[in-house]
Amino acid sequence: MAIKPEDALRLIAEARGGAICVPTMTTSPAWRTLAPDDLSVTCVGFMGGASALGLGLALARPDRRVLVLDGDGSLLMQLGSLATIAGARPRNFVHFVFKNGVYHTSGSQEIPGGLTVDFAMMAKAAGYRGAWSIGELDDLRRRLPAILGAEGPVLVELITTLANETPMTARGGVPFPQQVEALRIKLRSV
Ligand SMILES: Cc1ncc(C[n+]2csc(CCOP(=O)(O)OP(=O)(O)O)c2C)c(N)n1
Ligand SMILES: [Mg+2]
Repeated sequence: MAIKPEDALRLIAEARGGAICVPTMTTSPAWRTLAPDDLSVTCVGFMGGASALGLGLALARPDRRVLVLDGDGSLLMQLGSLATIAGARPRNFVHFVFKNGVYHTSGSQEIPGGLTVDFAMMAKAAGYRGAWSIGELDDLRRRLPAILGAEGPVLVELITTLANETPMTARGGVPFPQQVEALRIKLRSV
């Protein structure tokens, strides 16, 4: 029971509407292809920072949804972010965690606990308004509209296989400062 990450990202890209998206790690190369030139800013170097970056954007732009496309190892590295986000209560914040059980980008070392860590339970315990675990593509397809419309902060643990590409195998992309500047300009005009 696991979803191909590219399939999950495709569904999210189709359903995201005007949401700002914050991909990181192995979600970032696929997202670059699936959602070029949309309202995205990628978190690559600063491991564990995607949800904090997303929180800042969500608080700054309460008129828009913010979708964070996080890695399991990354979230574990900055687990306190769950409590920070829950405490800030951003209604427009949706946190997807791509749970593949490994640090794929740095060579597929197993994360602490492997696949046994339950991120949905952790998010609920931290105070997220809702949190669910999904391991079937059809289930994600069926539930995505409600998830994207839910009052945040909410978290969805997606149980996934390994992505086709990592930031190491598919290098490139726009440098972070330029992405931020481009997002700033786009958000001014939309
Ligand atoms: C503080 C810090 N430690 C280590 C790294 C090296 N590093 C880069 S990517 C990565 C693994 C990311 O794993 P995960 O968040 O699970 O994403 P995945 O690659 O599995 O999608 C690591 C350890 C880093 N960038 N920053
Ligand atoms: Mg991982």
